[in-house]
Amino acid sequence: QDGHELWLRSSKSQPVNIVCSKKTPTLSVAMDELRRGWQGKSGATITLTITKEKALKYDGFKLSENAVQANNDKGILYGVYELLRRQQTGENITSEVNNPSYETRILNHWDNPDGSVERGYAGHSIFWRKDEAFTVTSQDKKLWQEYARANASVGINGTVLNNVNAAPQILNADYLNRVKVIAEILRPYGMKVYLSVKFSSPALLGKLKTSDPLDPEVIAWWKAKIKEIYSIVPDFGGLLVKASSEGQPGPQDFGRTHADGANMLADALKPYGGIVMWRAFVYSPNDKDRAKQAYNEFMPLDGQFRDNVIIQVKNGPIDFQPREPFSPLFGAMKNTSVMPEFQITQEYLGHATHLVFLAPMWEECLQSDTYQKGEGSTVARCTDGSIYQQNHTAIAGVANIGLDANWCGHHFAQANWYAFGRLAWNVNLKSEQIAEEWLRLTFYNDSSARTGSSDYNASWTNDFLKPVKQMMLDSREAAVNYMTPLGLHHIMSANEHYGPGPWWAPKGMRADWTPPYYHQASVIGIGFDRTTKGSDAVEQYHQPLASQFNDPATCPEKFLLWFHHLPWNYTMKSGRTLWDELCYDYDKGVQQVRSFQKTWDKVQPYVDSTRFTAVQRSLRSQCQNAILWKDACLLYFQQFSRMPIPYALERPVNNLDEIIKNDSRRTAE
Ligand code: BDP
Repeated sequence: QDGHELWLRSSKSQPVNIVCSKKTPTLSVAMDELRRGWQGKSGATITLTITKEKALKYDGFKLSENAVQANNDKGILYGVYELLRRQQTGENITSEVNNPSYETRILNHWDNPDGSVERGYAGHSIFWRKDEAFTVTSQDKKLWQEYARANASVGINGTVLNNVNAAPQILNADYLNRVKVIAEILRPYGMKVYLSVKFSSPALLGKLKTSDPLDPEVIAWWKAKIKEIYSIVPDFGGLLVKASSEGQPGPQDFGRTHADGANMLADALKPYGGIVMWRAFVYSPNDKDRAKQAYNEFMPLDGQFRDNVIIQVKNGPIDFQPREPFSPLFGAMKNTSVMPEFQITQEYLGHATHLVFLAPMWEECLQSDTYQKGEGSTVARCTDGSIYQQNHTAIAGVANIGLDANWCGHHFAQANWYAFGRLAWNVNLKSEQIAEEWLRLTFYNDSSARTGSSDYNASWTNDFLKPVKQMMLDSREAAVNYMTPLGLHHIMSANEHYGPGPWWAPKGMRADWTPPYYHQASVIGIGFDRTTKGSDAVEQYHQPLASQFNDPATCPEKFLLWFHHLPWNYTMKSGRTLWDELCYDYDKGVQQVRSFQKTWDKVQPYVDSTRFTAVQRSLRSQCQNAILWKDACLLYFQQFSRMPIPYALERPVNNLDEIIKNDSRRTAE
């Protein structure tokens, strides 16, 4: 088992009769899937009907044991996948309406035209390559179809094919023709394609003197380009834009606002039904707190965006850290569509080496109460159209997919792709349910179940499912513990973002790209003061959160050092000093990974040897890295706290000077 089949491992199916009066490519896929995976009564008859039901939204469906109804063929396809999943996992199939939470459920690939993947840890791009760049092989087509199928099976209906740090040439005919083929393969699976664009494309590609969004020639250039795109891909989804951010060009280069830039593109896309996903990931080195900047830039523009613009906001105010409070933009922009952006690829969470199940992190964000329209104004409800009138709703996940046989590098990283899709479909799903579904689909061993002892099922549930599910559910908190407990953030090594680097601050480097900017450790204490006496970032949150975060006594301890700079001997709720608590948390993280190793070793009888060994090896590396994190951070911070590591805890096994030396050697390479 190389993991290539993901959660769609083929199992023996029963014969089934299908009644379906319409014919479309998507319905053909739905029928093929039913024949391929039917686990119900042998010879049963299943009816697929396209209806006009008011209760159905977007690509929603209504399911019963032998019928799927939907308002369009995509809904039928999603209903079929749901039916098959339930048969496979043994869940009940009750008659119910099942609507997606968001209209657009989209992956963002940070793939470059040369085939490299920014922050990708699973091999090269599945879409682009350097050599033979424009040849489409049957192998390409097969892979794209498998990709489309996997996405459709969890309800993902869109994909951005290239990096937000966009190469301008993506808009050239050669690339657009490849996009056309990809779109054709994805279309029957209900997926639309989108592209990231570089804001200076009119100057770079069109040789115009400017890319000023208010310049008539620039406007005409984009209109013509977008017309061309739609002539090649008639159902093209729209554009994703990273502008005036991290060195990328944008409207601000021409004295214009984000709204000027986004609206210009939105107007050009409007006749075709396309959307603009305009990212709010902006910060400049001059402000005193990076965490405040997206809000400061975008709030004054609330209400100025066209109705086919969606502002794409990362879950937290900084950058995909193991834990951040939710971005204060959620719920605050009341007259603009806002969509959450999650990172599926584990840039700051141990790359493809660490086993970290991300659903709990996303659930934490989505269920955070913003209080913007009273209690219960969760991030989910502020973005899925429940509270605000939004013309479009969407949610994005930065993909962790590459050419590796198992797609995602780590076998358990597949669960994050799966979880993103499931949450995008149903924002209220619980992490536990997602983990359980995924494990049943991905690891349940049919052949043993069918041919082996009669109680295989019971022992599989007790001895595999339960402990492994618990490991998944604990894994994100473990990573927070051994990397950045108590609200610490951005203290990883260099630009690689793997491993600890709280000391890292090369001369001349932008301060807001170095860890000391974020942890502010000194002999006085540690943490970033974002209270009213500090940067006042708390003020961007609606009451009662602003007051709650502002006071260390009421601030949730998981965010303590995010919002507060506190003395090392500050007393925690546990009664320990802040320093001791930090030590205990780092230690706990390491102990948790150790326990994951034990859990995994014990389930060996239930896992094929290829996947077993791969996960076992990764857990060993993860454990070494967790110890490194703990030792590095504690020894580094101890220089300031000047307090002993509590004697009940394991002693460091690494020396700080050696860690720093190895780190600078490695990051210099
Ligand atoms: C950061 C990544 C960088 C991305 C950037 C972004 O380090 O590679 O380009 O986010 O989201 O997390 O634009």
